[in-house]
Amino acid sequence: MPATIEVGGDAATGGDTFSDNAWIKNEIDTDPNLLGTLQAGDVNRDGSVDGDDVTAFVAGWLKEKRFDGVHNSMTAGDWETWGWGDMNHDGAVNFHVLLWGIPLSGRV
Ligand SMILES: [Ca+2]
Ligand SMILES: [Ca+2]
Repeated sequence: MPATIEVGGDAATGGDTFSDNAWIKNEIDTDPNLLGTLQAGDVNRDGSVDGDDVTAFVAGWLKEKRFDGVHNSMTAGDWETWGWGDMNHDGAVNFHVLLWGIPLSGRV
């Protein structure tokens, strides 16, 4: 599951989506706190789901990673937006049930 995070390109890898996915997988696999698994709800990526994740989620509330074009705009999730509380990787931190990472409905 950790390797399935969709990303929209990141400056750390020059904006290449496929490199970002490999980079994220490596981060999760090599982080001594994560031991290869990033749990749903682990916003701060410390290996546990607790009050610190709630704090990070609240701090990231309503943040968006938005890309504006001439005709359209879109949001995209990545490693950074996960750290804001974007558990479904759509690039926006909005309504979400944080405790178990289970969305109730709609866009989370
Ligand atoms: Ca955590
Ligand atoms: Ca989201």
